[in-house]
Amino acid sequence: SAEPLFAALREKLSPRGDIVSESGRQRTIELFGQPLTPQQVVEKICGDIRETGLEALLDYTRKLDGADLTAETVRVTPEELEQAHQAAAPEYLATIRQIRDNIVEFQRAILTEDVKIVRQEGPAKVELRQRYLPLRRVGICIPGGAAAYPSSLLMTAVPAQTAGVKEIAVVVPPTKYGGYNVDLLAACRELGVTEVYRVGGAQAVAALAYGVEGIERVDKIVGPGNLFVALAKRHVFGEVDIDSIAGPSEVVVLADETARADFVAADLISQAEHSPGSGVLITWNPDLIPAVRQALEEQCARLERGDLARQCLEEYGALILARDADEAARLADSMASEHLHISAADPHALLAKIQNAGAIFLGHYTPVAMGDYVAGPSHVLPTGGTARFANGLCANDFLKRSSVIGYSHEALAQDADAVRLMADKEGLTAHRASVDIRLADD
Ligand code: HSO
Ligand code: ZN
Repeated sequence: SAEPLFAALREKLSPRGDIVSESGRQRTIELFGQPLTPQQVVEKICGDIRETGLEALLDYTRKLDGADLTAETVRVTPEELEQAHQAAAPEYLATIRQIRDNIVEFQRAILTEDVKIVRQEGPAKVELRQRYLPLRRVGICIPGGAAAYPSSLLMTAVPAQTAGVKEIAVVVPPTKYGGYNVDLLAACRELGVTEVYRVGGAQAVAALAYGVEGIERVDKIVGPGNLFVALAKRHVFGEVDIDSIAGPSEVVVLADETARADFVAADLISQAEHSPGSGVLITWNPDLIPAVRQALEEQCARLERGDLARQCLEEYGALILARDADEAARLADSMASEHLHISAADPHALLAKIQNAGAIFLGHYTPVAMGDYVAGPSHVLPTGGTARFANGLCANDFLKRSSVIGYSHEALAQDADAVRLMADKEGLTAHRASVDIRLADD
């Protein structure tokens, strides 16, 4: 089974933070003059931010990111956003708008609407509603350690905006790929995201969760990040909402006899190049496996991040030969992968056999990159087998609901006995009295 492969990847980079070494020993980090597990590091950082606020935030940013920021420079100024926007190529900004429009179109179409029912018999009227309103204020983590991710800004901020979230605070590490990246800042400005802070890691998550001087706390924190971001999100959950605990990227390619080896290899490598990332091929066509292996070699040799991808694929990838289409689909389903690419002539037939996957890509002309960059559903997806129960981010994740209940006098009288009986069973006489007092004069 391919499951242990993803399990190994998950374990190595586990957001649990307690099983991160292959040797089975805990990986520790020398940080405060003592060896700490990532979990302990995150607890310490979050505790310090909670206690001393901005001072601790700037302190950790100096210590861990090597950036000497002040209360003034931690936030990207309107002038900096404007300059980045001015400097951006018109075709880049046009592409950002094109992608934004695609995201808005899809996210608006799936947006949940209020539901209302009325139970009525003459004057006895019960009005019931499920009301949805956007979260007031959301924090978005954008990675910036090893690469710039303006696409992740699009795939988080635009669904939030589509849901009607008014306040969006972006945190991004103080690096050339992050808070000083003109492409990212230009994209922020283009999308109307004006609150951007140059902080990352657990300290940024804690600042969003608890609030510090100059950064108001948020209601929900979303977006991808490294182990420390993931652990911090888990730590602050409950204080604020979070989207999910993201792990490394993965793809399962389910391929039939019509799949081209060079296409499949490109799909596996494009996930693995995220480094960490991985890809697994499952097919029932025995000829495809050696052909894909050869194509992987060729493509890794000429791609810029080919070496990184090869390493990841060697360690966590797999080329699996199944007995037939049914077995292949069952195996793919059991992996509950972040991305499932159905590289087949009749992808819908295989799609019908799949229950678990974060996002599913149909046919030979839908590489995962289409979903990563332009299609419309968010590329923030459940990883590490969690697609078994978790979902990709969407506009509805930025809504919260209240149930609304309204009884007329007559309807209260009709349902009163049910309340009386239940209140008696639970011994809650005040509950009963709150009904009786209203019907006393009837
Ligand atoms: N494949 C990543 C998203 C991404 N790809 C960002 C390119 N940029 C999510 O699993
Ligand atoms: Zn990607």
